[in-house]
Amino acid sequence: MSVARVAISALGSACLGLMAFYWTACEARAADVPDGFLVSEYGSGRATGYAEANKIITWGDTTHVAWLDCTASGFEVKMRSFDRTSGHWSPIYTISAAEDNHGGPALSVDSEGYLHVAYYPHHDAFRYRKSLYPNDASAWEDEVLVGQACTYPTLVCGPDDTLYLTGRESNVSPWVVNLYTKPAGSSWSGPTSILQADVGGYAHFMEALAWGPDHQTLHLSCRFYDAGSCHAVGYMKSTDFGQTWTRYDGTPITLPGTADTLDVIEMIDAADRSYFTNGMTLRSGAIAVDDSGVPYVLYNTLTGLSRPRQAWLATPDAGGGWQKQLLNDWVDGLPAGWGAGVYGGLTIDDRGRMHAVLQIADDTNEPNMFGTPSSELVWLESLDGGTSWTSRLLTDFDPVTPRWLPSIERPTGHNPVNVPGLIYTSGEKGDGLHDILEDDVFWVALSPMIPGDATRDGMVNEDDARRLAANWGSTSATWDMGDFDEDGTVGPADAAILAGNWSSSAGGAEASVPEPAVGLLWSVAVMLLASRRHIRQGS
Ligand SMILES: [Ca+2]
Ligand SMILES: [Ca+2]
Ligand SMILES: [Ca+2]
Repeated sequence: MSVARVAISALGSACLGLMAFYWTACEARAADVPDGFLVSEYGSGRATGYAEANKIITWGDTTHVAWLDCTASGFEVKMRSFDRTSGHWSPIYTISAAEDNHGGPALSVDSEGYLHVAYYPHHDAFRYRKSLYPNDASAWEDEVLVGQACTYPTLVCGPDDTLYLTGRESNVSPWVVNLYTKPAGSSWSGPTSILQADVGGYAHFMEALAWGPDHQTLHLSCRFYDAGSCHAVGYMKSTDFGQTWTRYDGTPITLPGTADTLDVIEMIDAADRSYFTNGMTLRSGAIAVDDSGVPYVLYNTLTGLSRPRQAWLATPDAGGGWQKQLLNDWVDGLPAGWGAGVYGGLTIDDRGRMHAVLQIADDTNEPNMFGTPSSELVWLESLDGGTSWTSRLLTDFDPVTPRWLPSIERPTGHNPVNVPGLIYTSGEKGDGLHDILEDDVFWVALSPMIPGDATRDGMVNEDDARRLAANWGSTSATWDMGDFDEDGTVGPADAAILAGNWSSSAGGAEASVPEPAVGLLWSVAVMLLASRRHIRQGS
């Protein structure tokens, strides 16, 4: 090693050491929270639920995020927008009130960039609003009521900007999933009952919608959970914009579909259900379709015979059935006795990468699973169509705080997903429907592993420099601490990687201009890079 390089490395170390000291105070708060951007500190106990409702839309360089806050005056649907070119977040916009903690939003966008959102009820009419301006969440048209006794909206947009809204409706017995449609410029019509429980009383569906690549075929996965004995995960599709539905092989389904008429992907035998009385036996709510029109359904099982909880990815096989892959096996570092499952999310981005987000939790000691304190989030990414996966923990292990209700950005018709974002709730579920809590809501970009992006927000900037500086010299380091060459330590080589990717963002745009304090790091980084280039040229 040349004398010059040693000197420059030493200078780099000294400068970064000083910066580590300088930033210690700033880092104290950041070290207490998981990765990502803190979108809100007033999240409700279901701030980012429910998984079937898309809550993130990226249009151009702007990402819009929707969730459910609460204040002393009640529940409010909120939105906030992130400018990926400047790295700046907008103020928080209030969309409207919601009935209780079940009233969170479903978000979509049309071909002109207008945002559409459905929200509010728990056995009441959906509320719907359209943004006044394209790609702008700050102003909205008047609220419109849809349906009568609805809960859990999903919303997607067709090629002609017709909106497709589904939700559970409880004004008939047994309860149903209804589909409402709204052609561009017209009012809402419907409903068409597309799914129905077997028996009267409480029922839950978690239906999720995804377009095929033709932007005409709708793929639907759902859960059947009712007051009787039916616990199943099913699938059906429609090639005519939701008018008629079939199984995957084209067998017609008489509407409303039931657990007897859909493709049944999973059915839990009645003898295995009694262990859990809380409805966690089967959970679903996530479907994605690849560019060949093949659907993938994410769900979990949790029975007395299959603890801990198991997350499955199902896709049609050649024999008319469904092949299932156990995703738990791909979660690195999953502690013994912990399960992986949903609430979760599934997206295939515009480069064909598959992203699954799972909630992991201590199933041995916390059998409830719903907002259980141990809950953390893990991201699985597949570059080969789901054959193999790499995993990364999105949150650290905090035994007190549930990190849960992940909602991943997904395509809803006109918003191809390049780098999916994720929002999740960090905080307790509360005891009832109306608890006023102050949960944290975080946004994270599920970026390709950009070298230097320690915080994984899709950009390499001062936040990453702070992270690296705070962990300078660590000998048991992870990527998140700044060990970008993954040699276990944080040192000059990592600083050089960070500097080499400075201002890189997931969308390829430039990040914000460095602040004065960061100029110091910038100078160090340039020297380090110059050193490396000099050595290469000299060798
Ligand atoms: Ca936790
Ligand atoms: Ca970053
Ligand atoms: Ca390193």
